[in-house]
Amino acid sequence: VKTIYRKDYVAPGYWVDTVEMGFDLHPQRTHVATRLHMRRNHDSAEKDLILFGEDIQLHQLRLNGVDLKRSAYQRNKERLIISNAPDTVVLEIETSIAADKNTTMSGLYVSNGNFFTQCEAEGFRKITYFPDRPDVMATYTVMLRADKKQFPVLLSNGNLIEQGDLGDGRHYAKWEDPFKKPSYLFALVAGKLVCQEEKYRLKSGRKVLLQVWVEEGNLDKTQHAMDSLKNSIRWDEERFGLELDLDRFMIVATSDFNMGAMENKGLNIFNTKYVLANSRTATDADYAGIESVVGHEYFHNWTGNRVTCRDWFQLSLKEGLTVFRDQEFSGDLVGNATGRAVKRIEDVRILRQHQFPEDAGPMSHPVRPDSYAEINNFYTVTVYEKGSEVVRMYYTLLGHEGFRKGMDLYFQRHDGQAVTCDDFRAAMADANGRDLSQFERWYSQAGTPRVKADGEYDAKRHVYRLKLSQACPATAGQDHKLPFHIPFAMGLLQQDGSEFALQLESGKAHPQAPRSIILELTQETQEFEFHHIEHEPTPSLLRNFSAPVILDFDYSDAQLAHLLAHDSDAFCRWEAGQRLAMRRLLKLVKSVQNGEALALDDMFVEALRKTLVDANLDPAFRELVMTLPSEVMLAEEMEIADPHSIHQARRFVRASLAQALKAEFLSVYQDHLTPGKYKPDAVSAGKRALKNCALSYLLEWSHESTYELAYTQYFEAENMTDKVAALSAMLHCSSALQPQYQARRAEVLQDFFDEFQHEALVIDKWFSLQACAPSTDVKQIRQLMKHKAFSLANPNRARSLIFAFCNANPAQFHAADGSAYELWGDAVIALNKLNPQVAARLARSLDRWTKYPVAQQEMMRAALQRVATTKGLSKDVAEIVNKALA
Ligand code: DPP
Ligand code: ZN
Repeated sequence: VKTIYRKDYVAPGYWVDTVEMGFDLHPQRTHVATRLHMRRNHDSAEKDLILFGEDIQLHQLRLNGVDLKRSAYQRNKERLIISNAPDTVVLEIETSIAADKNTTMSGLYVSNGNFFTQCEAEGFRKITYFPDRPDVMATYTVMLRADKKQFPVLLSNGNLIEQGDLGDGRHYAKWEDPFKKPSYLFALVAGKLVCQEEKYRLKSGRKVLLQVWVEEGNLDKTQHAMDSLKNSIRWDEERFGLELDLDRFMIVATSDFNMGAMENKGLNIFNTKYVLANSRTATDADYAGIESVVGHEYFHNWTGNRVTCRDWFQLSLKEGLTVFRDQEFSGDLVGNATGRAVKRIEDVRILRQHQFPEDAGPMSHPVRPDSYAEINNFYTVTVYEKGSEVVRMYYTLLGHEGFRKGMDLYFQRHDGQAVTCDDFRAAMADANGRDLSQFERWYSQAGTPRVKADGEYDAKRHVYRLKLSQACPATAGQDHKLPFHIPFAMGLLQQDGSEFALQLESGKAHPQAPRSIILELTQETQEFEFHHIEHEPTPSLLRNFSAPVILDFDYSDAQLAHLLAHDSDAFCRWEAGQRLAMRRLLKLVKSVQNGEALALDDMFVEALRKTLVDANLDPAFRELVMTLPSEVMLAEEMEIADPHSIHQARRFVRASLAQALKAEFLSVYQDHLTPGKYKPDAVSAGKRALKNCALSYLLEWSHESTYELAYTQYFEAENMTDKVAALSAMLHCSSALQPQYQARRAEVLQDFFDEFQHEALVIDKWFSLQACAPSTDVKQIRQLMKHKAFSLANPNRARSLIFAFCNANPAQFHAADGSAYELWGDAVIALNKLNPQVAARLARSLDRWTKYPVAQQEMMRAALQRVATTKGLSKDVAEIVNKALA
């Protein structure tokens, strides 16, 4: 597989000013006529006119009106090169595509009889020959022609300027996008669709048309997406002064989609998962997901579309920034401090659960990668979530106003351009008169830095000395790391739980000094002295998770309990509880391994009890505290991961908590019922989360009465959140393993299937719940794969069963006989033929194979090798398995 390097970037030999396209849409054979107005880029070292094209038939090529003979250009499977072209070129290209045979869901494809496109990153070249690279920006005019009955709706980017009949049962629509855009933002949709639409007034008074397009029968599930879109528009106006630049903004949902959604200019195409919701079919988490993805794609209109990436190595320029924006949007919408903190904790959890392992494994790469074989493999949690943390650090260092100044300058300088991460950093630095050159290392160095903190209290001088040191482990191709510029937020707690004033200079006491400050760690080691600290404090460190690092501090249990009870920083408060739990869980894993008796101490139980019953705390926050670190996170903490012992240890802690806090869980359950009309807002969702957390604990305590509680909740639930929670508790908790409940378990599973068999997204849940159940083994997964409702070709369905099993059921996935690795290999190989992008995602489930005991390693290596030596392996999958085996 060929590797592409960032350092080899060359500007395009030709610019494209305008693109005119005509589509004659037929599922078996779509004819595409393209006319490009191009001009030489005299500043480029590239002299040839280079076009990319894949899996398309070329019928004709005309340059400045003259047919090009076959000898006038070179062509291989990936590109078409015209040498000695004049400086000004009108290129006319005729191609055709078999969209109905396209199972990759990249380029033009057919889903449920409708046409969709996905062009990011390199799908446009599967539609026509084109300089398909993000730094080539042009304006597009698109004519769509199709059968009127089969394809009554014809959509593309921008504004509809003409439509009409063609006679013979066909019709047309002509679209014009007034804004220059890179080809990856091109989109078309054609088919039988219906929409919810609304005229919306922008702050400026201008009216825009908003539409959410879905398949017939789904109009009862579009309101939340529409509301989220309106909230997004308003938020970007208020927070960043950015207005919707089009007269029309469309969202279209399809059930066949590789990713979550795509920000095509004016015509966002979404996975149905991030559009369709009503209380009967969608959970609170689904509602929140829709809000954040609708926001994310809408925010791309400025961060991504108006200002785009020069090359794909800069992907985080738009993705890290836009994730930061969608996180802030969701946080702002909750509207209160705890709600924001809850959102922050959830985001940090995702980072730790997924990005930290990525950064420690074979796919580790910097936020701005230096090389790739297949760019689709780099739509990663590092580029997105760590990228967002990097943007958040500017925000933390520069403050709310300073960050806004940086954003304003960024748009002032680069609107309409394709730029780099360095350009963004320069705007942030220049707008604030700050030197951010060291900050560049966050973009260039991979790996998760570790910050070690040591505190020392000088009782005589009333000084607390904090020593911070940083180190970053070696990662693939990067042995030695230089120090990062780390914003380190912290506070010092007094014995009564209040905070000391933080004063870094000696001399007179300043009682008005801030209680929370941001230290800047730029050296390998730095020391800070805090004065007028009357007694030994409990340090509250890395507040609000101010940098994407691992913090080591030798806390005592008593200090952690103190932070859990009092810290004003909700993140550190939660973190203290997680540390208490993690410590115990790791010890218990050892005990399981050594066959020792297991026990849980009262101090820990008491600390959690206090949080659980504290009515002054937000229910959503209490739920987060009561949720133990995941099995995946425990595995990451161990030298050699042992999924079975981890599972048993975690189960033991849950069961012990259930025993000890039975009465508390029961009253929390009863106090947080949310009767009445379902509302997805954060407060109601938090109550449901806490109630359902209590329910799941109650079911760890195997007893008829608690099982009955879940059974009743399942049948009486008036919303999907409560229904799924009950079902999940019945499948996942210890009592699920009791044979006496077998019949009822089967009954609810069947009932769920029967009730929702026509709701694809709910059937995905049905598969996932089973895939993640601790009792579901490989054999049962193979059985489920034969179920009439299963299909590997549909990405959502494949993810709901196979990905869920491989990634979220570690104890079964790492079955001692290696049978699950074989299943993984079978699925990767089958998917490789259908859909390389999705196959490559699944391939990553074995990323951490060297972390397991030797016997498991051998079997995982064999499975990886089997995939690596498969004939016809896509470069997507090849890159992943080769890196894993390297
Ligand atoms: N650019 C899309 C998104 O992240 C993914 N292709 O929104
Ligand atoms: Zn994005």
